[in-house]
Amino acid sequence: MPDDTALMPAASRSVADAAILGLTRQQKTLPAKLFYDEEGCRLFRLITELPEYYLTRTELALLAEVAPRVAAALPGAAVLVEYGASDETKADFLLRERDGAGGSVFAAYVPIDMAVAALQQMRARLRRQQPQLRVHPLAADFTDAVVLPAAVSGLYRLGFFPGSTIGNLDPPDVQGFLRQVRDTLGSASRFLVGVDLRKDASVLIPAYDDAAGVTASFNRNLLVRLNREARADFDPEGFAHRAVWNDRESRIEMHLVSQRDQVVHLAGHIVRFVRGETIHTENSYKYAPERFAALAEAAGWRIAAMWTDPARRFALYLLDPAGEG
Ligand code: AVI
Repeated sequence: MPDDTALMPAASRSVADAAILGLTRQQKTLPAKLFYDEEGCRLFRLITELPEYYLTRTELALLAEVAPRVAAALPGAAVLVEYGASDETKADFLLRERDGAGGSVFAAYVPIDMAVAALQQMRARLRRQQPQLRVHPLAADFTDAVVLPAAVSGLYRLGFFPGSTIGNLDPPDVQGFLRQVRDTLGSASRFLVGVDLRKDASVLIPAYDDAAGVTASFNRNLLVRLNREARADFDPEGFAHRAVWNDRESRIEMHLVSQRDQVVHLAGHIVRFVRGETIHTENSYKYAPERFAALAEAAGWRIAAMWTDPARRFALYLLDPAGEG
């Protein structure tokens, strides 16, 4: 069958190209960033509310405690630069901080995300709720190098990367990303990062394989998306959701397991599955504190502070540029 990606609109073509690349590897893979179409974002919001998914509520409780301390330690008027910001729920803990005279600590907010519509809605909301705040959305993949708007150049910079999204990058990419953020933010900056910590598999597995099956739907939605956008004919029910703990790599892996021998068509390509074969769809790394510190330090940061919840499930790290006093 001929490859028909050339006939597709550019956005669908890049989805199809990424899928073909992953599905022709020996261990079939799909890129985790394909999770976040409209339905994927809706399912992810539901995941964050699940009883088993401790990450979001633990981080929110930590942020309520930590935000006043982080804001109070900033040396002057600041801009908050959030990486992967599709809504302002977490940033709000920082944006609402006031200085001793009752003024806002943050004069400006730069949310960086690929979801253009979400960025526009956020700007409109913040305009109503915090009219004094200058909002400069940047529509970009947060892992790409970005140039901050000239309008915020005189402000001290606080980078913010919540949610343990850093755990979805492979460690060499984490180091590259941290180095790039260091370069973007410069020396008059700090970086606040949410990191899920290494813990017992008995806590981790249910967080990624919940009783209500929401994570399973989130995982299978990848196939639904490929059917719609990449001319594929997956039977989503022909694949089971599986979450496994890879102790050596210190990561949760999500897979889709073929329930039978089957053939799938995708943009003119034929992909064969044998029963039990998996598509590896996501890694979610869980860091021991010393491992995360080593990565941050190798990327030009120094650990200024680390806060965790009483059960030591999740951490917020405050990073300072290394060698900057
Ligand atoms: C977005 N990211 C931090 C989530 C995580 O926990 O790795 C994505 C996710 N995948 C399954 N459940 C949640």
